[in-house]
Amino acid sequence: FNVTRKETAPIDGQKPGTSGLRKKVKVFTRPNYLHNFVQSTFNALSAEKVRGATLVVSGDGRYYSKDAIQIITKMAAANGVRRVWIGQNGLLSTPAVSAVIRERVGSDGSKATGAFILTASHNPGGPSEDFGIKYNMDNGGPAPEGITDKIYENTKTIKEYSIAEDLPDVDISAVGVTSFGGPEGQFDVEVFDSASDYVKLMKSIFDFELIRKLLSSPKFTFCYDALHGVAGAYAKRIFVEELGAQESSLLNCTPKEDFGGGHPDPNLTYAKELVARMGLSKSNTQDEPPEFGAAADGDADRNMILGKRFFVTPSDSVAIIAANAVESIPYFSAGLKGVARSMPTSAALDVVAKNLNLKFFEVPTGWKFFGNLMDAGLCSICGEESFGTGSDHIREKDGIWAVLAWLSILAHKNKENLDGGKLVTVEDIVRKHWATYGRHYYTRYDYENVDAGAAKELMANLVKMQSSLPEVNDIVKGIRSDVSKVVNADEFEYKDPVDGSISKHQGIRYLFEDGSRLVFRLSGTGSEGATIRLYIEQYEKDPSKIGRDSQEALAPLVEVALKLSKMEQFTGRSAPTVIT
Ligand code: VG1
Ligand code: CO
Repeated sequence: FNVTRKETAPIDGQKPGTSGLRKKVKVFTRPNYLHNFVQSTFNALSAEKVRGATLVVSGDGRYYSKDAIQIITKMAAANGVRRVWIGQNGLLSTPAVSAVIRERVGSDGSKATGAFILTASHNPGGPSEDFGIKYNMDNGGPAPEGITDKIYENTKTIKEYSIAEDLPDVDISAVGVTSFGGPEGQFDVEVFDSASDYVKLMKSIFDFELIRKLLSSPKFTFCYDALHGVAGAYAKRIFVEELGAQESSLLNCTPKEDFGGGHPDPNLTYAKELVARMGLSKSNTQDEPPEFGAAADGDADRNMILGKRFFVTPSDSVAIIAANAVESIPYFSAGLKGVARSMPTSAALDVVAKNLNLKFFEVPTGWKFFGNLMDAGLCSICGEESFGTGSDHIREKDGIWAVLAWLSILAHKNKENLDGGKLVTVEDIVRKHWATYGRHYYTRYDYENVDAGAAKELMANLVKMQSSLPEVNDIVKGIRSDVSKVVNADEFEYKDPVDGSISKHQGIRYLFEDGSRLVFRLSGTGSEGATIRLYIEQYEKDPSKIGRDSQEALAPLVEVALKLSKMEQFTGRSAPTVIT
């Protein structure tokens, strides 16, 4: 093939967000849009690092992925990349990409140096929906801010990109290696099975025999909803073929370019079918729900865990996994190095860390901050309130890992109960956890796609108010006399303990005397307008008060949050788009 240098000009708005660049397909398919971003990434990595590299290129299979893979492959060839690795049909979950970078050995003994992940995660897909791209480094984790800032700077000055226009399209449906000759030598495209490296890694972490006993017991019923995302490609292999679950326990496990028209976000609002099956819908009248249910997002890094008629808050989920990991999961049998959560995630994990005497870290939203801690051997398990949980087996959150972690805990606790005796349920485990550690009532209100200017003003007003706590407390008292007082208010700032880098403006916090918290953030993953996230948390130690409905328990704090922030006044919204 030959290398062509094409003239181009900067395009506005290519700043990567919390997890890469996410825009409408209509935007991504504009002339040079994808090309500019990919070349800017190569330039940010530097020519020496790109020359000879082995790059993974795949994603959640959403609309436009197949075209994007061909474009990126041609640009990689032209930039001197030595090999491109592609999951069959372009499918690789985000956690599988991380695993492939860290673990996979190519047919010629090579190792990957980085990856382009093609996904907009939990955002809908299809010709009029979202596409996304992000770059992961050689540790398997998302590019740090130093790199993403450089990429953005490059997009503002780019003048040309390189592409091998005459490189034929590769057939990504067939496993195998195709070699080409270019000006700098050989260039290989290797298409490989999307699941096998990931399945192998999971088998090295968990006791599959023990989980198999649980899943094949008639006493235990199971359901998994991939919401037509890429998780389906792994669910069948792992839950059915490896662990003996019934085929009928899989819902929406065929990956689709448009996620079947749905919103592939595993929460109580969007995972409707699973929520109904688990007996959590108001309208639900069918059969006895399964004992355990779970769902994933489009790229399979998120998870929602449900018991029969029972929802596990993600903040509780990571705390419970951490509390039970050493005894239930072989990978952790030697102990945990430490645990970490993102700032808006509830403090349930903090209490476990304190009790078990574990190192603990609070980082800004987004997985890239956990990676440094893990690379330095400081953190084994971490999680976010946004349905993300994971460990140092890779450098991304991992939806199927979280399900296997919960199944391991259940299998361990029910070792003796499967033949006779009463099953310990998901709900039993959570209630026992609350009784031991106290309960963090928690909810998140999302106001999606509000006017960006209005959202900025709302946030600016909240920051401005922080300069006078007495005034804040007068307002709070005027709204509700039954909430405690604000003792601290700030914008979260993080200093990375490993590399010393500082991240500012990571969320506005109002901290109350009784440990309650209100946090306000603007989303960094949307593709249009602004999304305001409001996180509300209240700690309850008294065992007689831990069984309340969470929306009811949090009602006073919610009222304070909405009135203090003047949510309706600024946004014109009388209710959030999604409550989790
Ligand atoms: C959201 C979540 C955050 C998560 C991020 C990426 O970000 O709040 O916790 O890490 O999505 O998840 P934001 O900036 O919109 O609040 V995923 O599954 O989209 O890679
Ligand atoms: Co995701």
